[in-house]
Amino acid sequence: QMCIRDSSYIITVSYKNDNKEQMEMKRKWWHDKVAYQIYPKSFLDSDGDGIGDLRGIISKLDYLKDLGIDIIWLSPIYQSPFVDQGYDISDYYKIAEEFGTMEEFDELLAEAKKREMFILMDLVVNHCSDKHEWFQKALEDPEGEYAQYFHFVQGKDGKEPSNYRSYFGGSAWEKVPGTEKYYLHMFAKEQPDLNWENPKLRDEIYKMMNWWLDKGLAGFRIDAIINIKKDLSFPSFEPDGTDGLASCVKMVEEVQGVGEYFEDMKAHTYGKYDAFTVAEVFNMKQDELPEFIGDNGHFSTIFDFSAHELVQGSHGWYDSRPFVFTDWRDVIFASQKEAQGIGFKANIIENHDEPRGASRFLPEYAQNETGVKMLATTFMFLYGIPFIYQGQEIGMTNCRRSDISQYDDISTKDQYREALQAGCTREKALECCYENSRDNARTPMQWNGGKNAGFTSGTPWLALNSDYRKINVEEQEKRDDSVLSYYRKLIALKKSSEFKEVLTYGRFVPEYEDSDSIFAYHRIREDGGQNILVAANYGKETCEIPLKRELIKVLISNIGEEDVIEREAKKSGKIKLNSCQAVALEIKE
Ligand code: TEU
Repeated sequence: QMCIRDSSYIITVSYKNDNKEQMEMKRKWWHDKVAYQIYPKSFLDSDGDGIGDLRGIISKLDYLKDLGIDIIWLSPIYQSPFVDQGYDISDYYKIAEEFGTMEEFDELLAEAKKREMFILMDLVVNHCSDKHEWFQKALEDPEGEYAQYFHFVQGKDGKEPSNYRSYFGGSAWEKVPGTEKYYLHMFAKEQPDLNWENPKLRDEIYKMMNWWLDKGLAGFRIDAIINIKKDLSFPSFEPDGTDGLASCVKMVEEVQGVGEYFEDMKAHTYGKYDAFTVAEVFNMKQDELPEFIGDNGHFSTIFDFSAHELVQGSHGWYDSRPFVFTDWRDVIFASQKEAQGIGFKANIIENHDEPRGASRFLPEYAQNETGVKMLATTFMFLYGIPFIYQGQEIGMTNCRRSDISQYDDISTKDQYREALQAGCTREKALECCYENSRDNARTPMQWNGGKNAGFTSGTPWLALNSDYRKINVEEQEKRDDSVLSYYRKLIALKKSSEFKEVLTYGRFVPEYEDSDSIFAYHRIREDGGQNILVAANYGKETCEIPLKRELIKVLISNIGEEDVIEREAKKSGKIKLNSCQAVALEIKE
């Protein structure tokens, strides 16, 4: 069955670019690297307290090296009360004792360096913890200098200064005890927003960043950084919910000038170290991409969240939009086209805030190893730097819970409440959590099929996903056809001497955009000579795509043997793609 509605075939769109030099991006040391996000609390526990730790990470550096990983992003390991799992920092200069000691962190840095691997820390400076000494001192003296490190704002008519709803529900304002003032917290009330208008605060942050960079960090993943600029008049907005509040994002979207802070931070810190920075940016304004990731951009790169934003509901998880393959493919294509000639985006399938990609982006009939490998193929060869999230490389899936009490995440509990308040049944509200919860990504890493999946000898802080006996590293290391073995092959191909250039810098050109089941694109070398076609059949039926250009080689396939596929395709002049089959082909330029 021809899965291409018209007789379109492989064409190489001659990329019209009237500004050639725009295509000549400056090459950077991290461009050809593969990154991996570790969520330390759930990665590997070495001392039996049920919480992952640095010693556990050190013990798995060779596992990550064998996978082909170069850059490791550690979600926060600083001292924290863990209200938001470490994204509420109470001391920027201390390692949380739950994770280990500063000496163990220095050992991790040294061991990574030995393996030519790079460590990124998570920089969380839109807010700190309410247990941070700055905030404690501010509460002691709401008129003093430390109150200026935050947004302590006079209430209006005995009420909050504005009608902002925080990301985690409820007002984004909390009363300052003993005053008529409120402090702003866009996230939890235990995460007071820092006041970036205050040069003294900025200097404190820069000093801390340079202290970590001087220790040998390769850079930072930068948390919620678009939020640091506030409209100090704190205008209220049209309520967008039954609580009479409006999402605090509205203020973030309207306010101008956040770029000035980014440039100030870059000039005083990572810009001086040629450090790698990957920013978590939502709500970027139209046409600002070159300022963010261009050759002289605010950051080295930003995450591509286009696929994740596509399904987000307008009020919450309970009104998330259904997943539609062609919409998903098209937003990724649009994001890829937008980046061409500007800079690299950081491509993800999942992270610690998102559900597992194997459950979110694959139709029911593809929720198996073949489908997971197809998703991996589609993702790995996109233009930009790939960030793999812990457990993605073995195809970990969402974790079904029978009661909200089995969830830990502050956001999940809020979303469950919102769903009930919106009239959902308990079952529907729980289903929303199954489909969207951040805890899906935070269940302990599944190392083997033994007790607690080899994650801990104690009681895991968050219950395991019950599928760990089926999906785990040890079982997959023994199988050549496992997801893990396939990820290793994908990364090896991406980094191979023959294809590294085209798979790092080759122009992205979408293909078969009119198909309702094919996800296909080219990577084409600017200097000619190499054209790679990545094609995947997300449909249920087998289909064929015609080869109008000579097939040189089948580089990888998630189904069958590459040389058999190649022989048949050269004979027939077509590539047959089974349902859920993905291939990467070298074709004649
Ligand atoms: O997330 C910031 C953020 O904007 C997300 O919370 C996003 O808005 C939300 O997941 C809805 O899509 C960062 C961290 O990644 C997250 O884990 C923290 O909870 C948050 O900041 C506060 O530090």
